[in-house]
Amino acid sequence: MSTAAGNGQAGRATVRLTVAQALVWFLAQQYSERDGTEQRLIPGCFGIFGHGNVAGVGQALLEAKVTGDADLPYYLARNEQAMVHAATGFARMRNRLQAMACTASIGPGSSNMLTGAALATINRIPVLLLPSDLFATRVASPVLQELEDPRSFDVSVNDAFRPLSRYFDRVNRPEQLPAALLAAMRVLTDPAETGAVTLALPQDVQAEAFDWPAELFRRRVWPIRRPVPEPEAITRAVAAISGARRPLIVAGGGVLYAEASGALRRLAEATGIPVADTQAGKGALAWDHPMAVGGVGATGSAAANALAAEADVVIGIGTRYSDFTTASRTAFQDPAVRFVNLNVTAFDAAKHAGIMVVADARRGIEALTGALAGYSVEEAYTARVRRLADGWNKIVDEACHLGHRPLPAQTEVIGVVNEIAGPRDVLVQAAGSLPGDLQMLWRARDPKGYHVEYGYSCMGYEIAASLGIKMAAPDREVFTMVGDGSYLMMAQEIVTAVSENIKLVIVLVDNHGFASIGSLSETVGSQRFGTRYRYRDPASGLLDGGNLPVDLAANAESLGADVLRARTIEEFRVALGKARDAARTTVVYIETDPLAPVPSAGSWWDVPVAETAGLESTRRARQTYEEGKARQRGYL
Ligand SMILES: Cc1ncc(C[n+]2csc(CCOP(=O)(O)OP(=O)(O)O)c2C)c(N)n1
Ligand SMILES: [Mg+2]
Repeated sequence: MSTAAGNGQAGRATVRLTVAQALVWFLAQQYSERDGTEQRLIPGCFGIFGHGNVAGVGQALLEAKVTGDADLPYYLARNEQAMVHAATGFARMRNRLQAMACTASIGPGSSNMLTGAALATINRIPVLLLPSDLFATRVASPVLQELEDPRSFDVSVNDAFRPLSRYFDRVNRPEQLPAALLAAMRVLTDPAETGAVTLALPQDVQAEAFDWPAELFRRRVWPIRRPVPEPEAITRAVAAISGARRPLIVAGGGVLYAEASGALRRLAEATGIPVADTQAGKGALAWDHPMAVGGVGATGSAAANALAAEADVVIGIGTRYSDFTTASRTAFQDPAVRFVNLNVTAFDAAKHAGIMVVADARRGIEALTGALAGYSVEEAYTARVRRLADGWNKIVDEACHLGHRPLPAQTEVIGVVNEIAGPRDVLVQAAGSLPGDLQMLWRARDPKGYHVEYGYSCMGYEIAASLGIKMAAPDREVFTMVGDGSYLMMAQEIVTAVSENIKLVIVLVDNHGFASIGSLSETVGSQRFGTRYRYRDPASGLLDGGNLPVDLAANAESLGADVLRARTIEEFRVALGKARDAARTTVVYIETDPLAPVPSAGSWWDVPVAETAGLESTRRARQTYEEGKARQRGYL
């Protein structure tokens, strides 16, 4: 690093660096702090180089490494969308106290990150995206891969990041960088605002030198806020809860990010209020805690859904109330049901006309517990909660031990993964029929043991995110469950795992197509149309011919993983044990029956069916749909 004295301001030390070098130097100096513990805020950078970033950010990362001036380890991914998923998996695993950067080249490299940006923002997970952008000077325009918008030369593909980012900026001049960096860090570390943060970096500007004030590169610590609730909000919440006879807590991801599981357990134990969880909140209470009633909503437990249907006060903690959580607003049926929402964002706290408690989940739960002293649900309610939960647990046991033939059921595969995984190990999933089955059946024993991405439910998240999850928690085994459809969309990060020596256990569940959308298709009267991976049958013209000569296990092997093939549940159990004990990334392949039975959540999901149709199957489905629709509530 060369230091020059003075940039026109006498006595001010400056440092001459390129914009990309300044960015890397700055990122390496950022820390976050919560509960007295400091950690690197941006501990590394995923990337794929192209002409947009190889000479800018790429050069800066190399120079930082070679000179040792800044510490920002670089991880070469195989697909830009995947690397954003890896960054998201990492940050979620670290409870949003750390985030990874992602550098991509101009054009397709950058636009490949859009899906990842949407996923991160929807799930409220911090990621720092550094897409490369068109020349600020515009001298060489149009550059290869540059969007040319005849209405304005100011538009680039990166403008598509704007709605997907919680902070977006384009650094067209070096002078703009310090303010953009500080704003980016503020948003990344704000629990209420966090999500994808995008700094678009014009290709020429990345390489441009500037005399930076030395203080830009000082060590900075960003405290992660734990806002306390207003006493008046607690008073209002307690007034509603203390009159409740059938209260139910809905625990979302916010409980986990705030590390509030212990506080939640104490609240539940002190009051006897049962706890249902969402996909992001699963594990907030261990599955066998007497107050735990399983998942709530469209893919929840029949126990939680029975309690939700009768609840007079619903206490939502750290939840966005997605349509799966509320069963598309049919889960809560008491005519006078009220909501008390504890959330760090006012936006979520206000949902369903709830009594708002805007606060950190842990601080808010502690305040509620104190203020509810002396309140407890009636014994009859507790007995009903236990009866329902015990009944559900028996259903789970049965589903996990079906003895389904000739091909095993996916529910049995889940049972074995749950059995073989240790209490602290992590289950990863995102899309297909697995998230629903997992929310019903998986028995989480640790707050970080269940990682299902169900905000965006993005096929392809599974393997990519697992990479970041394992980087965030190298002391845990990571069990990735992936359907054949998801695997075909994005399996390539197996190569990254192999090259970085990151060990994953990947369970590849092959049912030759979309069990999930196939079953949904039947529900909407569309007879599994277009959901099978089959040859096109010349007679019917449909994809209902024979199975394809596709060997996904061989594919995984070709990417460098060790592969074990299992044909039965017994073989699967043995193979999975081997994979758990192996040192290398191992894929365990198993074929399952897409038509095997799954327990009923006793719930509904709003998927509109054609109002008019020639097909009798559609007409029947529409009738059923209208019955569900009639149960939908406004919660106003
Ligand atoms: C990127 C993306 N495209 C489309 C969808 C819609 N979708 C949801 S599940 C699914 C099929 C998943 O297939 P697979 O991974 O084999 O799981 P299965 O349904 O067989 O359990 C599709 C296409 C999605 N969630 N994500
Ligand atoms: Mg499938």
